[in-house]
Amino acid sequence: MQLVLLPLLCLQLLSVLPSVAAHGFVHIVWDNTKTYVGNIPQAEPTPSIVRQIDTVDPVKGANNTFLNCGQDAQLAESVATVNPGDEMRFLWQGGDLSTWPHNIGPLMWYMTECPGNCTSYNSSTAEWFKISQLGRIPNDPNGDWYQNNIYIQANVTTNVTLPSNIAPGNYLVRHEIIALHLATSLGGAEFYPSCTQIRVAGSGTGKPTQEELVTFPGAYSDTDPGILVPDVFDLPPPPYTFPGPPVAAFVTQGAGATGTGTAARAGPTTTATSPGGGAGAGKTCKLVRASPSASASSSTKRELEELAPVPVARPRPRAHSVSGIMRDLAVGLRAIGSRH
Ligand SMILES: *[C@@H]1O[C@H](CO)[C@@H](O)[C@H](O)[C@H]1NC(C)=O
Ligand SMILES: *[C@@H]1O[C@H](CO)[C@@H](O)[C@H](O)[C@H]1NC(C)=O
Ligand SMILES: *[C@@H]1O[C@H](CO)[C@@H](O)[C@H](O)[C@H]1NC(C)=O
Ligand SMILES: *[C@@H]1O[C@H](CO)[C@@H](O)[C@H](O)[C@H]1NC(C)=O
Ligand SMILES: *[C@@H]1O[C@H](CO)[C@@H](O)[C@H](O)[C@H]1NC(C)=O
Ligand SMILES: [Cu+2]
Repeated sequence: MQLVLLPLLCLQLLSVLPSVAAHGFVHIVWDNTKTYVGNIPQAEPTPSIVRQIDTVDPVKGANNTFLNCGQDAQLAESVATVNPGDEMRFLWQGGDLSTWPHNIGPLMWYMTECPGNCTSYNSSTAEWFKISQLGRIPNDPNGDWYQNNIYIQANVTTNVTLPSNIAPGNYLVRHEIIALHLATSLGGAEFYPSCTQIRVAGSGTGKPTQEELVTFPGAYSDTDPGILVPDVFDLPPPPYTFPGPPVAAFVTQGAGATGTGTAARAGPTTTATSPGGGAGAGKTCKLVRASPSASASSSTKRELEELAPVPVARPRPRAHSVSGIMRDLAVGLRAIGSRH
């Protein structure tokens, strides 16, 4: 019943709905030891390992040059030193720092080696290899996506395990969400790329082959089956074809094969912190279908408390038509409706 009432509430709130809430960016990145804050789009940048973008709006079109590292991404000042096999976690948020607003579509991670220091490397012609991709949660009867995990609950991260045998060097990690809620039409897919600068230590030898490398733009086409997806809302859920190359062979061949980031592996670094909030707490227009009670781990709480103060600047909202919001809503409703 609640689900029936929510849309009415949403319609009333449309006039005050901040448009920045509909899209988002990577706000915080963790490696095994440290927390790094990514700069809010258009905020005065502070030293970070995450390349700052200038708007939370999605990159549209597979040929868009901003597919490389996100909207007008700038070089970042810092580099995180990590080890092969480390887990990295990423907190995606809406432009108003709300919970990530989308729940349909894949999470993918690519890497490219920076010749020299990533702090000065322009990656527009870089050749990338894929290290992980997460689509629908296996055997989920509703066809839910891993992306749904960061939508239904605040402060849940996306996670990747770096290849356990990767050669040492300076790398960019290109983490991308594709939101497919409008992907039933050509050009509807929303791309959210984000680049993080790391230096991998150790003595690994793993490298991709030449055939596994792609450029951005270049890797995708608007008509790829994973980008134009007319059956994305069908049930039972049809198999999903990831765009781009397969995960590089060395990633899965390395000792203790990793790279298909599973939640279970995270163990002690549980990342849900939603004190008393529950799903969608404080959000106006999210169509929430479940209310998992968050059990915040004390270690994560500590991590979040230790974060540097968030800059006060907010992204300047771009014009975002009400009809676009309505379409989002309508599609969201279809998605929710088809689950019940
Ligand atoms: C994207 O680029 C490809 C390759 O150059 C070209 O065939 C295609 O027409 C372009 N698509 C659009 C929408 O411009
Ligand atoms: C990288 O090079 C492209 C093409 O010259 C340019 O448009 C872009 O602004 C550069 N990016 C950075 C971060 O300097
Ligand atoms: C890369 O650049 C950063 C920032 O300038 C600096 O701290 C770091 O020492 C540099 N690393 C190397 C290997 O030059
Ligand atoms: C990331 O890992 C945590 C556990 O550490 C898990 O709660 C969360 O669901 C994972 N994220 C995704 C998108 O699966
Ligand atoms: C999520 O984390 C941010 C800090 O990054 C914090 O300000 C916010 O209160 C947290 N939200 C919830 C629901 O825990
Ligand atoms: Cu959006």
